[in-house]
Amino acid sequence: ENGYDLWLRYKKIEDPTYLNLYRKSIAGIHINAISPTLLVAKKELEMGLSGLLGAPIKEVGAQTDNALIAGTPSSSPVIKSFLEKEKIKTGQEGFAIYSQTINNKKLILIAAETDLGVLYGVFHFLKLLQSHQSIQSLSTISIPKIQRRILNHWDNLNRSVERGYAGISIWNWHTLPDYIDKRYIDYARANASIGINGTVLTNVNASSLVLTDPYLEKVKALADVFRPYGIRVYLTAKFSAPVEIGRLKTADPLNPEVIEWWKHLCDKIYKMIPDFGGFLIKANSEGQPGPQGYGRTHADGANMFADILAPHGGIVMWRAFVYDARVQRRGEHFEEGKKDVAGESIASADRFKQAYLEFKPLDGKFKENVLIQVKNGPIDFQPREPFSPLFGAMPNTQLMAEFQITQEYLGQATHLVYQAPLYKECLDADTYAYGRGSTVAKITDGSLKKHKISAIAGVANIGNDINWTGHLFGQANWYAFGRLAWDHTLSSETIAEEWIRQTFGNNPKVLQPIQQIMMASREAAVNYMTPLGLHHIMGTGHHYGPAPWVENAGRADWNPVYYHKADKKGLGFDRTATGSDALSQYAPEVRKQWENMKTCNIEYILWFHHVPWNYTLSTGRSLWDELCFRYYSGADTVKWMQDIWTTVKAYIDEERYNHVRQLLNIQHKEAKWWRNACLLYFQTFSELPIPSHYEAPDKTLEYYKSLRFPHAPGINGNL
Ligand code: BDP
Repeated sequence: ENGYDLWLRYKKIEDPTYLNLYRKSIAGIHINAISPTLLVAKKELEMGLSGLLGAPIKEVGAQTDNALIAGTPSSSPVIKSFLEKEKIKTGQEGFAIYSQTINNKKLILIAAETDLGVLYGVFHFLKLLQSHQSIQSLSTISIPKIQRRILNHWDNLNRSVERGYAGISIWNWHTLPDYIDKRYIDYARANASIGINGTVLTNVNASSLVLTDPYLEKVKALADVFRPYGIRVYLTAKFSAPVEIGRLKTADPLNPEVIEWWKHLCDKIYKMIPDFGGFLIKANSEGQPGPQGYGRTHADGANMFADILAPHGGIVMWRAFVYDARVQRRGEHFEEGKKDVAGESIASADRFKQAYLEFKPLDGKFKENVLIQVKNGPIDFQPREPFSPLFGAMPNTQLMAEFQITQEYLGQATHLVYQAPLYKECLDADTYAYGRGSTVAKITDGSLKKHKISAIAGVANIGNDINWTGHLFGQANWYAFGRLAWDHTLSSETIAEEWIRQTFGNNPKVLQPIQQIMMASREAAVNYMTPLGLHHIMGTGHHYGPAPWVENAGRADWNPVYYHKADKKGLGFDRTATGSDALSQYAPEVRKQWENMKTCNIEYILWFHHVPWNYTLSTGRSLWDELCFRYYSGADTVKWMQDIWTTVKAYIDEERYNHVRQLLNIQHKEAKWWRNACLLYFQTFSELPIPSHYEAPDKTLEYYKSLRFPHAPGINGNL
């Protein structure tokens, strides 16, 4: 097995008890496929059941004993009367799966008010079989908590993928629109199976070219493929497109010609793609053009698009990942008395604070169909970040959380890091913004502030590698994102279990060890890369491997030394009132806990404090000893993961076993590299010994500093 089939393998059920039970309970299927979506639902059910039950599944009449009936009130009278009788409401996308006895016939019903709900129900039902669940007395209703569940592809038109580690882009722009790769369909199936209903096809560092006619034809071809699966297409809009491809002199969002240009473009798009989702926009960030270039605000820019998209039902996802406007000039970041461009004292400048400073004043100024897309943490998808303070700061604005599925900072495609615990940590975090229980999840799903539109985004880890994600376990992160977008109350363990059962089978000798590996993996990565709240200490540009020593990057806040602030006294960034005071951006309850070194969670301590080397932490160890302990235990956990992995050898296929085994070897090597390089470097400040019971680093700091990676993957345009 090469992993191409993802979690939709549909292999014949090996356990004879389950196989017989399922065969007896499903005599055949009955779906009146009156729409493209019901047709793909039927096909999936046929393919799934035929595979799982080991024989072609029959089509039967709705009055057959043990029939499986799937449909909507308009496609099936049985479903219609069932939903009416039980007064079940499934909404736009939900479904109900029930065992029923009607006219003395035992039936399984997959019922929904919409065709898409039926498709989601079909995938859910197949999962029950794939994971050996009982289908005897079913009564499940499932409705997504977030409306727009979206993948963001950072894919360029030349097929390179920014921060992509799984080959090149699956979008073959060259052969589109005429050639429909089977991958596009399998991509849609996979996403629909986990409830993802939107995809932004292009990189946030956008090219205007995608908005030209030939490319829109290609986009339309993809939208046509995805439509039956309930997946809407979105694009990134480059703010300067009116100048670049429209030959206008300006892209000022208040200029009538500019507005007219975008309006004309959108009319055209909606003629071709009536369910086009809208635009994702990165503006005035990392060199991208934006409204500030014309003296306008983010709200002016976003609202221009919003007004144009509103009549079509489209939305604007405007990113809050900004840190340009108040940039401190290099070397000036902590000099007393200086002011930065926005007039903020340099001493208090901190990249952590910038998104909040730019966006909070605009709260309430955005149109209803604008969502501000906020990265989970304040800096940039680090192995561990506290939640972004923006989540609690904009009550009158629809916010959506953005997670990174691709492992830019988590070992890229060579490390096994299961990210559900990372996503959950943010989603479950309490902002206290509107009283206790104001979690990021409730802000994102819109339930707390009763916003009309809700959305969530994950930066995809998908490429054209045979197994889609480079590392087979990258698939689990794609899966987990989709499942949490559907229902953020699911636990990481549950999601891991679902994925393992579908991906590797139901043998407890496989399930338990793999689940243990997955559940330990994220904390291990934090420990061997950035323990105790260290952040942004990776190599410049490619972000591969450790480089805490870097101090010569083009901007102060691109340098690791800016973030860890190691000196003879200690380590960490003081973000309390005596430092940058970023903590003041949080609600008092959060701030109070984190501003005190004693009560601050040890996981975040170096995010908020400059901690003396000999300071005793809550574990009873000094900072230096704890740092050594975490770095070593992180690398040791990978060793343990390797050992556990060997125990599944007898129970899974050789191909996937060896794939993961080899990658775990690389991960262990790299974990030790991170550990050794970081400890040797920080030791030059602490001047304390690495406790002698640990294996001493086998290379010098100079050696680690001398490593170069000119061809590391994932940098914009380097493929
Ligand atoms: C950073 C990436 C960069 C992205 C940027 C973004 O290094 O490639 O363009 O985020 O999110 O993590 O816009």
